[in-house]
Amino acid sequence: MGSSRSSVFLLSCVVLLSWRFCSSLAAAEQVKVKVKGVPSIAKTDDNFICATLDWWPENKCDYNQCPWGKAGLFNLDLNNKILANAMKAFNSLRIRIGGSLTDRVVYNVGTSIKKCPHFKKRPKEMFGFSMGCLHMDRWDELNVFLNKTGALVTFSLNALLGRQKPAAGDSDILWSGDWNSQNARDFMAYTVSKGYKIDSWELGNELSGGGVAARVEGKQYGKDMIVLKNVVKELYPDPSTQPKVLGPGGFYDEQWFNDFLQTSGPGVVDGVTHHTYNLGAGVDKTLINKIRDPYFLDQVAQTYKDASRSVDLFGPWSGAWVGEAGGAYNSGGKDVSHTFANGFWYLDQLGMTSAFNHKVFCRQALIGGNYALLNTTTFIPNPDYYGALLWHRLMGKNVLSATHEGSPYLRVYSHCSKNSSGGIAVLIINMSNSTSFDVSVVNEHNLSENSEQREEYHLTPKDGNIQSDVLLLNGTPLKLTESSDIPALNPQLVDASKTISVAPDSIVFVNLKGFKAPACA
Ligand SMILES: *[C@@H]1O[C@H](CO)[C@@H](O)[C@H](O)[C@H]1NC(C)=O
Ligand SMILES: *[C@@H]1O[C@H](CO)[C@@H](O)[C@H](O)[C@H]1NC(C)=O
Ligand SMILES: *[C@@H]1O[C@H](CO)[C@@H](O)[C@H](O)[C@H]1NC(C)=O
Ligand SMILES: *[C@@H]1O[C@H](CO)[C@@H](O)[C@H](O)[C@H]1NC(C)=O
Ligand SMILES: *[C@@H]1O[C@H](CO)[C@@H](O)[C@H](O)[C@H]1NC(C)=O
Ligand SMILES: CC(=O)N[C@H]1CO[C@H](CO)[C@@H](O)[C@@H]1O
Repeated sequence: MGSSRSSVFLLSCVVLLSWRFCSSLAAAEQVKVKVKGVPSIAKTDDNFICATLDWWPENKCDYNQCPWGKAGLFNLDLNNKILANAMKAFNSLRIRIGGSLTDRVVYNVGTSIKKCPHFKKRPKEMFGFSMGCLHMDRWDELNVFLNKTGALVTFSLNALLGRQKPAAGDSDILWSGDWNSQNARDFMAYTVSKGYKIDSWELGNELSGGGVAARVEGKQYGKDMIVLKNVVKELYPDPSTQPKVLGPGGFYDEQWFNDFLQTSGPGVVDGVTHHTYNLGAGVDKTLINKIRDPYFLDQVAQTYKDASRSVDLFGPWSGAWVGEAGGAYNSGGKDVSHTFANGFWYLDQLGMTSAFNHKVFCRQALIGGNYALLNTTTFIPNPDYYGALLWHRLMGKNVLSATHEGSPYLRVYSHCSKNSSGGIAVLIINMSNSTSFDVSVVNEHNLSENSEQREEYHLTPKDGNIQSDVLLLNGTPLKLTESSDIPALNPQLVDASKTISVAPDSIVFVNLKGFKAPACA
């Protein structure tokens, strides 16, 4: 774009000034982002941002490290002030309780459970651990904490109880037969009796399609969802306060998901949850390159499109959710997944999934592993925590079409502003480490000038190092306050006549209050 003009500029610039200065000026590419003010192309839930808490014990290790520490549900310090403040800042943060060991957990309540053991390391068993058990006193503690922090809670239930295991030595990991709902029902009844609020009950973890460590057929799972729905209806007779029912919490597979939705039928599943680990293994040395490669990142768009289509065709009474997404599997990449660079993946995923009409996106994890929003040992927010919080505060539910014809390394998403009527919020991600962009946002249907000042939030890594854990907002490092509170996230006000100046390796949120998008009125 404008290359001949910029080379003339470059030449005359170099004659007068230094090369370094000129190359940084000349590198700025002009980009016009067109936003359609009407109609909206998709709609998210009010609480699109979600983060997970996981069961992993301290001795869950990958690649010679054990990155969960005391962040698992049985060990997490629920009195940590930073943790509580980080959650409260969202007013309300969605929390999904689940993970690989979901189908290895039983609940110590009712008569169907005889023993209540801890997870023990058992290399030959599923995920390398024995069955584990949740005592009701820990469940009580967790609920005090979840209530105090205002969380909206999704709980994933064990979906393997009662089924027939594959025979020893069988290469197929298919579990057959009906789900036995008794332990789940006793646990849910206990939860109701205590007045603990649950937003949604999810059935199982990663048993769809080919499965991860076990699988169940789609039609069977559909029948089990009806059983779960009936338990929910019975335990919560008032439809206005009935929790949602979610499933299958596994990887998308077209035929399986369609069978599942057709068998469960109208009005049973409220959220169709599927998981994303599109960056590959955490140990992959090329992770840092994949994470900022737009061609690589685009590949997963087809899955979101297909999942959304399955819901439209076979479950229009429900919505698609990303129920768990850590990016890189096996606890994330040690030097990548908790750093600024991960935002190239994470915020892009939020933009992409909301444009494909997903309602919720649950990030693995709030805490634990290498991919958490909070540091596993210090609880200090990582860069993605602030990205999530800004998204939550700025991006409203209505998604708008936003397009440009500039470099593929510049990614742009737009939603109606969360706050101002008619206004829009724009997320701009610059994955290029060399090119600056001067971005103007125009209303495709209405080219009249917008004269109101706009609010800009520029996110960059400390010292320009994309593998830093420290995030700068408008040039200033974000640090907890003295009372361990999340700092204020203040925008910089910019004159409407100026373009938005987007530095290399940066992420920018912009709030354009005066945009007058009819879809946002
Ligand atoms: C916390 O508990 C109180 C008392 O039961 C209830 O009124 C309130 O809605 C709960 N809040 C949340 C976020 O669950
Ligand atoms: C957590 O913080 C410590 C201390 O700053 C750091 O060494 C470590 O890499 C961080 N770990 C993760 C997973 O973020
Ligand atoms: C949104 O509006 C509320 C109430 O008017 C205000 O307190 C808050 O600061 C606004 N948030 C943003 C991000 O502008
Ligand atoms: C930009 O990234 C490329 C590819 O990773 C790398 O080879 C190059 O050195 C980087 N340039 C700068 C200015 O950091
Ligand atoms: C176009 O913008 C003007 C001024 O901002 C506004 O008065 C008008 O209603 C807008 N028209 C449409 C179709 O959005
Ligand atoms: C066109 C452009 O700016 N390309 C660069 C985008 O960023 C990547 C990674 O930072 C570089 O490798 C490209 O050269």
